[in-house]
Amino acid sequence: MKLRYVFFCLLVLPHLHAQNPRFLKDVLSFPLGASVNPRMLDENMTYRERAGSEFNSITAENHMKMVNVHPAADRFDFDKGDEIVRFAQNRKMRVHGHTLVWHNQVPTWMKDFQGDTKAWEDMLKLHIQTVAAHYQGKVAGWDVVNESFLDDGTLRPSIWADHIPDYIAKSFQWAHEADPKAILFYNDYGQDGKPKKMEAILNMVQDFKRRNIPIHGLGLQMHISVQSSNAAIEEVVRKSAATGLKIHFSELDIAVNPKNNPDFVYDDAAKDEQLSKYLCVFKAFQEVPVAQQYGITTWNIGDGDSWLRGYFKRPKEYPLLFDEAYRPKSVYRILLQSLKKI
Ligand code: 9MR
Repeated sequence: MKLRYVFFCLLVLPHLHAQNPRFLKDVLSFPLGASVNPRMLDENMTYRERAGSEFNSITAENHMKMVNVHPAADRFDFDKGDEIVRFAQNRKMRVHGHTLVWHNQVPTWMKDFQGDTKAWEDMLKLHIQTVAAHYQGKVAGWDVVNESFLDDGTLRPSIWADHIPDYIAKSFQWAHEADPKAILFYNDYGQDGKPKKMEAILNMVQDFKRRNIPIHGLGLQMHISVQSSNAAIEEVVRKSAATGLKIHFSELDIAVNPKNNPDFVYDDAAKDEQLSKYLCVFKAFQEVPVAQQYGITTWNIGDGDSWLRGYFKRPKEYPLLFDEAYRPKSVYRILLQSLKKI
């Protein structure tokens, strides 16, 4: 009897598990991540449980950004970011750093900063290197620079572009000096359907390679909708992967009600459309050579946590894989079944 039990546990159970995986992350050959909010991790047990069990990579949705970690010129505050890192470390999850340089969520003192080019460079370098050094060995990679190009492919005007020539390349160099092992990403949105933006990013990568600027990955945010074109998504992924850099779908959500129709109903037809878009995205990622697959990260966990509801004030939006109560949605369950290796 005992022997039979041992046999069952050793040989049959793992097999059963492989055939009926419970978690989407278990059917994927790359990390599945989510961005998280430390207050939710603290206050909501279900959120914490889902974050810990469903994902093996974590990004801070807001708490490693300039406004939060560097609130005053002479003060850094890593408390909330550190909470997220501890949460991940306790569960052996990867942490992805987001983001060292952005035109948004910049503290007032930086916006008001006065000085010549050298002073601006010193200020940004100190920021990047203090944050990267603090998280050295704790994060696998960084979104070093976020959203530097406009849709027409020109450099986005920002305090960084206005005051620091070649600020993107310099930021990558400074980050690399502070954490030579971190995988350094350029992260942006909307490359699908915006060929000029895509081209600008690819040109930047070529230019960085020529100049030996340390860039190792491209973050494609993938804030898309059911109306996004599959062909455009596939093309963007193919072109990005052709750089040889690591690829991260870094902020995935798929909007079902992009026009914010107040009468919108998340019915079976809408769910089907969303499912086919999720399948397109996951399959496009699987086409990326394995060595370049950094992972897919969804932008938060449950529909109720999505920035599309909060920031964009679209109450009838359902872009994620879990519902407001953190139950896996049908899109999650079908995705799991469809991506399961037979
Ligand atoms: O999800 C983030 C939201 O909570 C913030 O209020 C917002 C501020 O602009 O930033 C959101 O995250 C953004 C990310 O950092 C960069 N790509 C776009 C994301 C959605 O706006």
